[in-house]
Amino acid sequence: MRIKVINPNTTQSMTDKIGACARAAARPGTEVIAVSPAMGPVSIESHYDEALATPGLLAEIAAGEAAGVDAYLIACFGDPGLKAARELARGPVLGIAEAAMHAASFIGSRFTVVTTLARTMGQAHHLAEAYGMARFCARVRACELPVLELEDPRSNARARIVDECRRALDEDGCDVLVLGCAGMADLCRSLSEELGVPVIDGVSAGVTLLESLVSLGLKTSKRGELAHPLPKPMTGLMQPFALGSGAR
Ligand code: 2AL
Repeated sequence: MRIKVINPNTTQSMTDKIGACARAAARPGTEVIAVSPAMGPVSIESHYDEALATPGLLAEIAAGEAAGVDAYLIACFGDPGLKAARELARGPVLGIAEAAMHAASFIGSRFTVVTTLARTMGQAHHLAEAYGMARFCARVRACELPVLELEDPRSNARARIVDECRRALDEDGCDVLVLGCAGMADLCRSLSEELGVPVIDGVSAGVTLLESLVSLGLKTSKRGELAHPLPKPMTGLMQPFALGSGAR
């Protein structure tokens, strides 16, 4: 099967890292296509960034549909554009926050999310509520780490994440940790070994959950809310996003 993993920010080093982690988690027969959009913010750490990352992300979903991709993973912890992507796609689409939170609920009783900047904590809380995961969420914590510092090998990002994880285990009553950024995916295994609790990265969790859904023959339901969007003209810069009248 072919799974397209879309890093909705345009930083190639982060897309490469996400692709490597997705491939490491995937089954031997799975092809992982890791991309970032042709346009958009270099990192996503605000609602403004999320909104502007979404058109490029949707263009990648549309290209994937034309190429017959089986499933998609939106590899940013705010899960930007998830519902719109589901409308466009035939196969299943997951966001990494959604995948990680659900995986955490299967193996523990309470998880803490450790994320980047404090300003992104509201979106993590919002998603936990929206997914029915709030009762599993002990707390959302931030390291005050800009996303692109995760791409700088000279930064002390890992040490700051470890410190915050230790505070979570001491203070939150959690038994599982969820990494709150796709750029942390490469740290997951070593953090879990160092901290002695399950640490979940939504990139790996998302790829394996998608493999399960595709293996079950399950696709996005096209009855009702997630039906293909209605064809209509778009104006201005959005003209290329107009959908044709071809029925699906
Ligand atoms: C993210 C993420 O996963 N990718 C990105 O650019 N921003 N999430 C976050 N909480 O900062």
